[in-house]
Amino acid sequence: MPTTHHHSCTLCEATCGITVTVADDRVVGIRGDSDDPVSAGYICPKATALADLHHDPDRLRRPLVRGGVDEWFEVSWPAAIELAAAGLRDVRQRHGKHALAVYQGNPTAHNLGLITYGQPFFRALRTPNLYSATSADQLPHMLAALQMFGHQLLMPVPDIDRTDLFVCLGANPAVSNGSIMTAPNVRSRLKRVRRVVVFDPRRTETADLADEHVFIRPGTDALLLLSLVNVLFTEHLVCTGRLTPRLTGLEILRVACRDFTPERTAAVTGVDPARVRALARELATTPRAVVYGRVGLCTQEFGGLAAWLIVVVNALTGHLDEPGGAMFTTPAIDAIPLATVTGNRGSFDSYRSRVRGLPEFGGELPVAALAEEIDTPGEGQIRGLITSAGNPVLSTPNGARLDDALAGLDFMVSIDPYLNETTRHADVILPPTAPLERPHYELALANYSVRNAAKYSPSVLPRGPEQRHDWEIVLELASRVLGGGAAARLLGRFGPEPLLELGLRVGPHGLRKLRGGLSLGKLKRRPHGVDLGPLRRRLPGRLATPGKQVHLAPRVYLNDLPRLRRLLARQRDDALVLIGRRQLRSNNSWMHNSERLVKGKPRCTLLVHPDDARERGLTDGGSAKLSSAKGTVEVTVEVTDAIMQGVVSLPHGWGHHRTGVLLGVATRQPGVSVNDVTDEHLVDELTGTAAFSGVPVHLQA
Ligand SMILES: Nc1nc2c(c(=O)[nH]1)N[C@H]1C(S)=C(S)[C@@H](COP(=O)(O)OP(=O)(O)OC[C@H]3O[C@@H](n4cnc5c(=O)[nH]c(N)nc54)[C@H](O)[C@@H]3O)O[C@H]1N2
Ligand SMILES: Nc1nc2c(c(=O)[nH]1)N[C@H]1C(S)=C(S)[C@@H](COP(=O)(O)OP(=O)(O)OC[C@H]3O[C@@H](n4cnc5c(=O)[nH]c(N)nc54)[C@H](O)[C@@H]3O)O[C@H]1N2
Ligand code: SF4
Ligand SMILES: [Mo]
Repeated sequence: MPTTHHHSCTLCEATCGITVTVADDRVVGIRGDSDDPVSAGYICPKATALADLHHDPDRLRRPLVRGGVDEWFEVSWPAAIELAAAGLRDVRQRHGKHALAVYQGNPTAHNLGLITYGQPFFRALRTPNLYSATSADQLPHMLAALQMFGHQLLMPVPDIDRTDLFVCLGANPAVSNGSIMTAPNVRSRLKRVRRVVVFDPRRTETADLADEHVFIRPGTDALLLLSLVNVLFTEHLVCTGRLTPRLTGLEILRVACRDFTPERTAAVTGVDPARVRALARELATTPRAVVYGRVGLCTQEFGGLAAWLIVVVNALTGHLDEPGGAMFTTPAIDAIPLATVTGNRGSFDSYRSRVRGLPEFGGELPVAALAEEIDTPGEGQIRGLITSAGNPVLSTPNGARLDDALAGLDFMVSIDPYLNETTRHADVILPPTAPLERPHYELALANYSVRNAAKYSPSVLPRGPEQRHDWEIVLELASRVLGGGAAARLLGRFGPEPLLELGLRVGPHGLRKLRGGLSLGKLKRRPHGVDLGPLRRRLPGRLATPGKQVHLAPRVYLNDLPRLRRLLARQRDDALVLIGRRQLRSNNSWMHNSERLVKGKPRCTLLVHPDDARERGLTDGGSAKLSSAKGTVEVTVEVTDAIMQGVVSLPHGWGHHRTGVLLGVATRQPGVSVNDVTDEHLVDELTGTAAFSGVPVHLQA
């Protein structure tokens, strides 16, 4: 008899509700759950691939231990954990705590066990060498949250369902389904917005839905935004509304933006000054409007400034913490008050990386520094590494250098369900259960949802007798590396659930309402999830700054403006610049082993403007050499006027040709890795965030 189960798809931030049909321990169907309060039945094609992930014969179900080059043995869990722990202890004993590094990847964000147990373990290792995908992603938004609102997690979310003007920079939500904006079925949400304006070097799927698309030169958003600020001041359009008494730094801003008129920045951004002026007026006069920026805005040379200026523009036009503007959530489990009370608001630049001096953020170093910290000899060199839910060989700038560096480590452990481009370097691979084999609560992304909601899902399928959850793996490792076996045994009896219960009870929808409030039991009785209403005004209460103020002009940004001013004077050579793109049937680097997602025409193509193609004798479908200061890859060219002249685009996450991986489907359709061409030295100097956008490249037939 088939059974049906309710769960969430955890592949991207939308976390759509799914209904899974199971017969004889096989997933026979996955559809959208029409009763999910946020996704209301929507899913994208990736959700059905969760079945492929579940049944994938290549997915590891038992630990692997390296025998020799590309030689692996399946061993029991106790043996694998002991080997892993012994290797890690050995690195720490011989070379010190700093010699052990950790890299945490993107799926951590959706993984209850890794957030509740992985984070504390990795932090308890007390190494400065913590790395994650954050510094290849949203770090600039987190820095703005810390500097302006006093807590690194206080990132506002566009209230997309109630806005009349949605201005989108460096994001393609029609494909990504939203980021720091959990908004399933973003396409239909966007279609309901009266006016959508997109600034992007590519005419994207989102641009196709928009009322207006404007090409912008990669890496120049900060200039565009500062020009908007300039117009707001010079044309007396600033209107800060009810937050006015809470805002500091307005006069400093007025001075800081003085020389950045749209007429001056146009030559660099490529955006017509008249359009900038018109947009400033429109933002100021539309009661419900919001400016939103994401990955393309963050992962560029001026990502830090750009993310700051997004908040500034929203604040100056009265759209911060107002319906239809940039708002804060009221999540059922709210980490922010707790972290604030314990003094853990976040940190920036409290130490620097050894080799290049890149700044710390939130207790981590920028991942652009990871390879050099491994391959540069000397006091403080990294000798051992744990990777957890990450594939940095494909996902970090100059992944090829990291690939080589990993081969030189003394010891490496990977907590990962696949033998892939990164984990092939490990000495021990510890594979956790898959998403359908474990309970789920969306602890992190619920903080960034366009609608407040809470949902708990039990596991859909039983795990095999030999399988372990991520939290069990890290807990075991922790007790073997750091000691504390008794505590680990106690925690091991409970897992993450008591933490959920506690979080819900003390959260804004729990205790205060006493008996009517949320509890884990209540969520278990509501398998589709509980709707907690639209976003509501949260300021000043939610601010974590002393005195509950919003700082519009923090010094770190003002100090970075001279660098932006130099961009105005920079001579443009005729090199092309490279940007990335995401694709609906792709999920960063790790879902290419699903036949249904990769079938059809190869998608890892380089988009080239017709003029640029003609100049270089390139034809549609032909191949070309794409090279940068760091590497060369051979690409298939796709000629299209959807890309700005002077810019080329290659998706990331591909490049499954490396030997020694166990990815039967992915290796048949390998593509190339854009991060074999990106440059670990090209970073936003303020934050250390990788600059994937705007890499100078050459293209040859
Ligand atoms: N050029 C370029 N590079 C980019 C980007 C870009 O736009 N352009 N985007 C960047 C961004 S935004 C991100 S977030 C990063 C992503 O980069 P990463 O986080 O490094 O890599 P992913 O491709 O998400 O790989 C996830 C890994 O986790 C494993 N995994 C999946 N689920 C689980 C689980 O539940 N537990 C464990 N333990 N492991 C699991 C998978 O097998 C895979 O090895 O890439 C960044 N890199
Ligand atoms: N299908 C699918 N969905 C995903 C993912 C996936 O891999 N596949 N990954 C998930 C992850 S980890 C994340 S972080 C989110 C990211 O979510 P988004 O940020 O919405 O995703 P991208 O498609 O990378 O959008 C970045 C856009 O920035 C543009 N761009 C590049 N450089 C610049 C620039 O300098 N200025 C401006 N204005 N635009 C620029 C690019 O052309 C691109 O359209 O998506 C998530 N959702
Ligand atoms: S948009 Fe697609 S991949 Fe993302 S959560 Fe929804 S179904 Fe899953
Ligand atoms: Mo990401």
